[in-house]
Amino acid sequence: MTISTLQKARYSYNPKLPGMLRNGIAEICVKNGAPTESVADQEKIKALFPNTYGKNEITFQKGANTSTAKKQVVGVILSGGQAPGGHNVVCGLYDALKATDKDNVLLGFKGGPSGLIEDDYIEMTDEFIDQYRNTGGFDIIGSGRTKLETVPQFEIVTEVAKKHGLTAIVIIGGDDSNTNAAVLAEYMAAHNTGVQVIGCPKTIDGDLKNEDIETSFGFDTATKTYSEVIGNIERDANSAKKYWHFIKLMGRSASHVTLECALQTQPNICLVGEEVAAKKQSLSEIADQIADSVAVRGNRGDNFGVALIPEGIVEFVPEFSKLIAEINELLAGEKTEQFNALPSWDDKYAFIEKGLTAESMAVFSILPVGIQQQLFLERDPHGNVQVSLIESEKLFAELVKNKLAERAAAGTYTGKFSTLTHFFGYEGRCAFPSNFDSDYCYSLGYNAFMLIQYGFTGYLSKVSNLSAPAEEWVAGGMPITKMMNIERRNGEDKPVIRKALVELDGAPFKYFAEHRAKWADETCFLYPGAIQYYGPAEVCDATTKTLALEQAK
Ligand code: FBP
Repeated sequence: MTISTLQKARYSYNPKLPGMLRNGIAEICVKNGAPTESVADQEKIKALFPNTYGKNEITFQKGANTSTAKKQVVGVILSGGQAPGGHNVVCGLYDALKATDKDNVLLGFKGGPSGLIEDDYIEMTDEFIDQYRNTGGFDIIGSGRTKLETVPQFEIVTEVAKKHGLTAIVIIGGDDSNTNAAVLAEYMAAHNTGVQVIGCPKTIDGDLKNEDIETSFGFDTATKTYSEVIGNIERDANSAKKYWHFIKLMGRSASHVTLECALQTQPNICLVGEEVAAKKQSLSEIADQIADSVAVRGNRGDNFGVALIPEGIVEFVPEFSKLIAEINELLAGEKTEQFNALPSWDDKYAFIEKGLTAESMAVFSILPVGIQQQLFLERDPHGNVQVSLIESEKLFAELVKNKLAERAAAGTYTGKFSTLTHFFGYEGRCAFPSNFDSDYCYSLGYNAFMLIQYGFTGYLSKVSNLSAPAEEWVAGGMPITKMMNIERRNGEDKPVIRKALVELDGAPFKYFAEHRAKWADETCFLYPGAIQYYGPAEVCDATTKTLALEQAK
């Protein structure tokens, strides 16, 4: 395999473990914490997880290893979207497993949860693992979005586990995958299979976060990667002084990624979906808010700027959600065929006008034609609008243009408005992990094995105190059921890990809210530059602004 110079250099990077895990396997013991209960709906969650509910929080500490020696055969899967550092979780798991007993075995099931069901796997060896140390991507075994949640699937997994003599399964995934890890752990315990299940918190979206999990891995690298490019664009905008850049950023639902990038780059505008929902803002109001900044700047000759838009924004706009619900209804069942048979867009438009309420039609009519057509033509397998495909960066660029035309006609705007649009998502999901993610992920994997070795199941690998140097990080485990509550999903009450949205009274949003008026009017851009891997710790090991603000004493 040909490799880049950086890749070669990264192979020899030694990820930093929390101090308590640094003295060798023989010197790691368990410190029991308090028994846990779920964040809400305690009785219901307890009834659903009789074998795994209420267990103690634990941390590891320096002391004689008292775990029972037994041969471990561990299966690992990567689940969902790629996130930088996933390879290091596998490497940390492998190293701890082999350091405990070189006869222990790690099987990587390929292509996500489906690999476990199809029994498609590879046995990890030193040579194999060494090619992936401190590198981005999930290509070590691939990933997938199959959900592991039904009893027939669990029965197959039990058979596969029996065939290989699996003692444990590690699921590296987001909130849904870890919810499923908890359900699988309960199933395995209830059926006395002897298979433990451990989860690891992954997602660039940063929405798997709670009082126990300070951040999901990948968020640090992805946001630094996007921020580097946003900073470059800001500098270009400030050099050419002729474009407004509308940049959409990944984050399926929550706006953590966009907010973090704003804290790193200080753009003129940053939309936060959770605020839009709280204020029940309309598309027109949001466009006016952006147009205010464009006008103030343009009227004094600064015809440039940068606006950040979270991927999930439109779903937070109440009138837009209503419109989507009506469109889904309008095209339910065989009505889709009826609609598709209409010969021209004009005929289709007339059909839409007849079917939507006046309120939703008012929203629909202000959308650019490309987006109007997209809403009706590109549907998911269930026939629903694919909201995540909506090009909201183009939508807002167009809506703002219309607002400025009105202002120009009224004589309140004299600037020029040229836009460029961008979408950053896949560019950051497989970046070389930052030192933070390299260290954090390796620690999560190493720690996951210690949880297995000490017999825990239904736990999430937990490494905390993350804004301190790695030496002071705290490694341990948290029963996944502690993070669960009951939510309505697809018409059913389900036990799930609550998705963490941006908190409007949290420190990161408050900092942004205090500064945004200045950023909107003036040019306060920050140019963070590329992630640095070698050099002073304050440059190379810095965490995200989000984490630093959340943990500021
Ligand atoms: P996970 O929640 O699985 O980590 O995925 C996050 C994400 O990158 C979102 O930001 C994005 O909306 C989605 O995955 C895109 O995934 P896909 O390419 O599978 O559509």
